[in-house]
Amino acid sequence: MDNELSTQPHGMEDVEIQEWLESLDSVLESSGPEVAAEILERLRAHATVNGIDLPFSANTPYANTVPVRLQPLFPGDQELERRIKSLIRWNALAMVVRANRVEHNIGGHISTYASAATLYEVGFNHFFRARTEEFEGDTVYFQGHASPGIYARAFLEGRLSAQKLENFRRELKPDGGLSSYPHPWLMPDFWEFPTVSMGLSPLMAIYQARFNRYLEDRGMKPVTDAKVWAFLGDGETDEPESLGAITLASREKLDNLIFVVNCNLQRLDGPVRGNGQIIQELESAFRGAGWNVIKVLWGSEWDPIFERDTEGLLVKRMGELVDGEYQKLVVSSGAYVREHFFGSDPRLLQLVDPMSDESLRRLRLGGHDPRKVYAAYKAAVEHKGSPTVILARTIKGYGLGEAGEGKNVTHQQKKLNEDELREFRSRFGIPLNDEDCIEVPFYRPPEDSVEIQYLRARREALGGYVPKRSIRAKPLVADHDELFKEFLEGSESREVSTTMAFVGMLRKMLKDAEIGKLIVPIVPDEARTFGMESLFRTAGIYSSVGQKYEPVDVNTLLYYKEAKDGQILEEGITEAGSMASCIAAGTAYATHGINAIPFFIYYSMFGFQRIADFIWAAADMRTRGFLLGGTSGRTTLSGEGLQHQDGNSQILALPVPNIKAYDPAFAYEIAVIIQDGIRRMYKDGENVFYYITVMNEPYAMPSMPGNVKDGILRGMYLFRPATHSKTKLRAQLFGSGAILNEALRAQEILETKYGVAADVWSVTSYKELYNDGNETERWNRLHAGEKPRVPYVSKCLADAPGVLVAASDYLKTLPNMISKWMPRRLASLGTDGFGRSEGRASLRDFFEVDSRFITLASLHELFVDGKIERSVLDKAVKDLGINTDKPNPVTS
Ligand SMILES: Cc1ncc(C[n+]2csc(CCOP(=O)(O)OP(=O)(O)O)c2C)c(N)n1
Ligand SMILES: [Mg+2]
Repeated sequence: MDNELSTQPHGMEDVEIQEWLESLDSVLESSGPEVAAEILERLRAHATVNGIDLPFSANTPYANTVPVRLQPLFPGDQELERRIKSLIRWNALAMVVRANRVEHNIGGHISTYASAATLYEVGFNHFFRARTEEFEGDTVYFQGHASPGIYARAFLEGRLSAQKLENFRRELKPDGGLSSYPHPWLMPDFWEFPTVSMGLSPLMAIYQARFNRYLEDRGMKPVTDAKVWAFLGDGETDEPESLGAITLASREKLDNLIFVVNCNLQRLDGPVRGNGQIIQELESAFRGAGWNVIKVLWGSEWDPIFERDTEGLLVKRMGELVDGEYQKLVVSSGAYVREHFFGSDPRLLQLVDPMSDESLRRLRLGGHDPRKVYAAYKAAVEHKGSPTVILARTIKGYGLGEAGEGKNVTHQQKKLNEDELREFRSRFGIPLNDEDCIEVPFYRPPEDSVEIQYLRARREALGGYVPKRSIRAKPLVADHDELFKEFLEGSESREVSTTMAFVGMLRKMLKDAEIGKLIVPIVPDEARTFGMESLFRTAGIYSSVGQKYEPVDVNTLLYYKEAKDGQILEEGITEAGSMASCIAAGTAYATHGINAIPFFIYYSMFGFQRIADFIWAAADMRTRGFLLGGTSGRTTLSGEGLQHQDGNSQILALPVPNIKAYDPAFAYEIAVIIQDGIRRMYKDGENVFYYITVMNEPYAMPSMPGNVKDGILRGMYLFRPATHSKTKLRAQLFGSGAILNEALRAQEILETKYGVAADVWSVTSYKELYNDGNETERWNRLHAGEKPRVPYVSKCLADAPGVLVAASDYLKTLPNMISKWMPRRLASLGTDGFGRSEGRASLRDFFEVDSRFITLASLHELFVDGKIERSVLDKAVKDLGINTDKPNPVTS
């Protein structure tokens, strides 16, 4: 830290240092600060070359970054804005207190907004521009726990009724309520971005800002000065996602991005850095990463003290305190501040000698002073060439007094006693008498009051209300039958994997007249794995600076082509970042009125397993588009072993309500799913998105056997019926993904070797079948008097004879989920357990999902049913070469 300005360098004469300073001063005077800076930079380089170990610090002193002399005039009516803010404070508090009076423990947060009110109000009154017909608008990520304040403002704006506020956290009330936090799923006309899972919104905001540039560079939207604002907590910055992508933002020179970190020095349990300084820590991280850092630490009341301090003692002292001490100071009396803060040096005491204890207590922090906040925001929006982070010092629970201001318990504070309510009322000048105020009523001044008129006028000047979510993209019109037609034909004898088939479709989609431009291929450094490198040249890899070098493979057909209008987002090794791009693209229909269609393809094991919370947020945001889990299937991906082989993701997709999860086996299935997906999402405007696993095992792709589109989409269809259906021994085999081929091989073995006639079903989506079965059951339960409905699975299998055996490359629980709607017992084969580095055949033997095990399971079921003799079973075990003592893959 920079507190050692006055320390005398070892062994150096005063006069010598004076000479150096004087010559710098003279350069400053004669040639200006740029030349002086250049000289210092050259000196630094010279010193390093000569072995001088210069200490590195990315910190500036513990002071405001915008000096008083550069502070702009505050353009608003400060007193009026304070009154409006006070009303919002009151209503935000009232929402939480009232909600918890009605239902104990319903929760809610007072202290987060209390600390951030000025940060938001300056934004609302002077900076956040709404989305209009003419202008795309600024994008604001609100800190999730500050939601009561955002609702309270919308109440004053006349956008939310008192009834809605009354039902905060009681969304199921007949007249509706308000969701606890920002959730577009629950309040689709209001919230745009879910922010409450900490760390997601900073990362999403970075990729949103980058995606905005991508759209501009590709000529899909006009170049504007729209900003992305992300408000976060200081505690939130501990989440790795919060800071994990900050170098992308500076590398991409995202000066359309502004982070505002509400540095109240506290998180839920206590101080963020009791023994350190979170602000200085964040400053050095962001500055080190190339961001423009603006610190807003001290309010205007401090300015005259700083001015009196010609020796820099105050800044030095401020840099000495750890946050735990600061937290104590803000809740202490003026006398305590005098003794413990200024009392460390008689010269400091002298500085505040003319001031009363009361005025010392009232020294405001920067984040509570609109003038300082305005200055910082203005500097941020005007800054060019890099993203900006504003580190604003505030007090958690500001204004709550004894009820929690600056206290460690404040985050959870939801109740105030009568005295505390009265005090809060008086402090913020709410026009309620002693009696009324303890009822904590919502208070909105009359429509023609100066407060409401001012607030409305400010928003009008900024284009309308924020936050507000609306869908501005027009639905697509084409049916795309032509586009997908060729994929319904088979590949003849040519062996391709479903991944290759998908890439073929992507290539064709990119050329389509309607959707070609809208496609956004996203890949985290895995394009070659998926055979997508051919797209590098044709579609180009997006780079905001084009390609400054001649690629090493320029002479090859498929060279690595980066271009300013490149279409592919090659994100590097970041599934989280890629998902954030996917979210930005998949919500562009709302944020930009553009039907961008993301296809995010990644190593399937690093999807749901690694970034499930982002996928959850995507679902909440009504993201559209396709996630493709590449190289999936525990036994289909050979060689890679335990970490890569995915037998999980189809299970992990289950909890996300609006994601459709498919495990297709053939190219035509994928074509049907994607074509229908585009229709549902971009023509019919359904709020679903898709997860499709694609595999890397090559085999001949059959053509679509008749019109099975409906079955593909609903989750299962009969792919290949048995040839001798009159046979006594019957079986129904269910296969998905590449494992369908094992079921087809088992069908042959069963028929030729054991006289069992088996039908083979392709199960494209257990999740669809599961949802359908549950919904049918539910409907029947709620409509007992009516003709019962029949689950799709039951309908399919109504006349299907014989034993039932399912096999997939995922956990056994997947088929088991739907077994209750089957006519008989189901034997399930799956890949529970850790993967192994091995070849495909050995893996399928190890996990017991190959054609031999499907055959054995079928025969065993027939044996249990008394349809075949034990001797047939024993012989089969031998003939199939099955080791009955083999280890259990689940436990080995
Ligand atoms: C990923 C995640 N983990 C934990 C929580 C629970 N949580 C909610 S608020 C909070 C503390 C927030 O502190 P800070 O970020 O400093 O925000 P402040 O309220 O102080 O502005 C925690 C731990 C969460 N919402 N998300
Ligand atoms: Mg905090």
